[in-house]
Amino acid sequence: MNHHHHHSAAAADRRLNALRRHLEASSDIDSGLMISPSPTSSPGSVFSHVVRAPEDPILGVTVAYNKDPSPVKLNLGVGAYRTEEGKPLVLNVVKKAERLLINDSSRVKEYLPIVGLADFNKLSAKLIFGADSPAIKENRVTTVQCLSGSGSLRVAGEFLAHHYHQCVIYIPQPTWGNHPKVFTLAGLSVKTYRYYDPTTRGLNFQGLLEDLGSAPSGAIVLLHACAHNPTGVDPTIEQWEHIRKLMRSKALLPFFDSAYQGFASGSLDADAQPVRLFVADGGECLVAQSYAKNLGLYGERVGALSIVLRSADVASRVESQLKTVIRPMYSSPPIHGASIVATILKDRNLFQEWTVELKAMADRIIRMRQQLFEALRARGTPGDWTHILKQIGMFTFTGLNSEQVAFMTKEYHVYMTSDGRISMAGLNTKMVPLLADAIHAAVMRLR
Ligand code: PGU
Repeated sequence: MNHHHHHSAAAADRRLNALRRHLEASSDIDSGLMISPSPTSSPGSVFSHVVRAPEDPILGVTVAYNKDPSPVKLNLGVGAYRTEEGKPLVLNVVKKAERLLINDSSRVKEYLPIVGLADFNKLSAKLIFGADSPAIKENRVTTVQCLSGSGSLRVAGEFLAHHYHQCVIYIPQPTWGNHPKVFTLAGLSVKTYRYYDPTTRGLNFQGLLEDLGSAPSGAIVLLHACAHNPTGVDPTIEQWEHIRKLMRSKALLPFFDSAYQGFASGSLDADAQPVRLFVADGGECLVAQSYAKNLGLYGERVGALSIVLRSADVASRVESQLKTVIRPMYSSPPIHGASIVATILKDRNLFQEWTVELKAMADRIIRMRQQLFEALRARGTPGDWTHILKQIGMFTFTGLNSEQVAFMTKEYHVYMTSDGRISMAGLNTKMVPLLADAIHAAVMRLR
């Protein structure tokens, strides 16, 4: 009785408040007054209860950087390539491809099919699996164009949540911060496996084997195809072979995230080796590809999801279900970025030019590693900094803690993610002294 009474009193309260709001709103209209909402509370909005979400841990660094009025500042947060002049780079092959597309009057802007541009899909599979891949020849691969790497991960996640018997996915510890969010929202259950050892600043191979060894049979395992983000630490090819054997013996399902093909070694083929090792045994796997970094197509949102299967028959049925994931999500992918990629990948000369430009980006990053290492040595910064040279890909996982990072940002206007990751691709010769001074001061002050 008491309980019931309490309930109806609350309901009456709610009705009264609603009435009050209604009267307030109508009197505003009646008197012709425009009440501008105050920034803190917006009376009358059905969303006035919405609390502000924190900025994204990676993309929020750029937001903070853009707000900083300092004339000398450095953004090493987001993994985006900058030139020696500190400018974003549009690859020359991309400009050439865009000119070809514009001058081709047969090009139209019709909808692409749900799975995207057919040429783009074929060429993307060839790029990651190799031109002579038996899986491609046997039609055991389905490839669908997706919204860059992130979209490919999300589409795969939803497909797996609906059609795979095991909903547990293991991701490395640490990993790209969006991985757990994407997979959780897709409906998978996220667990981690040990990957990085902070004491050696290298791979925790033993921990990795133990954790995958005790994973439930059939579990999905997310692997960074190359240039692991954020650690810059990859298994050797022998270690990959070990991982492959263990995973196949336990029927763990490999899911490669390939966001940096060409950025680890400078060679597209060398960076695809781990993926090709897994495909060569005839088993099944998934690969999410991004052209954001290796073709500099960040904002064009161009990528692909490939699933390698046992037979052509299964592949075609899987593809039909990928379409049912994509159609209600965004219907079909955009045409421009995929057309650029297809134009480059199918032309021998443009492809060759791309490999040269890609190698130049990878080489500049390696030079930045050497320059930063030398600059710290010249300053006598305490600690072993050889990991700056050893780690590969876009990032150095410095080992700096969040207080040191906050100090560097506040005192030196150097921006980076709070886990101590710096994007070497955002560094240039002119800025090396600033970064080295900032690291040196942070280490001296906050040891
Ligand atoms: N997978 C990994 C491992 C990544 O590092 C990134 C991008 C992606 C997927 C997704 O990239 P797409 O642009 O969707 O193809 N990580 C960068 C870029 C900024 C971000 O967080 O999206 C980074 O700085 O970590």
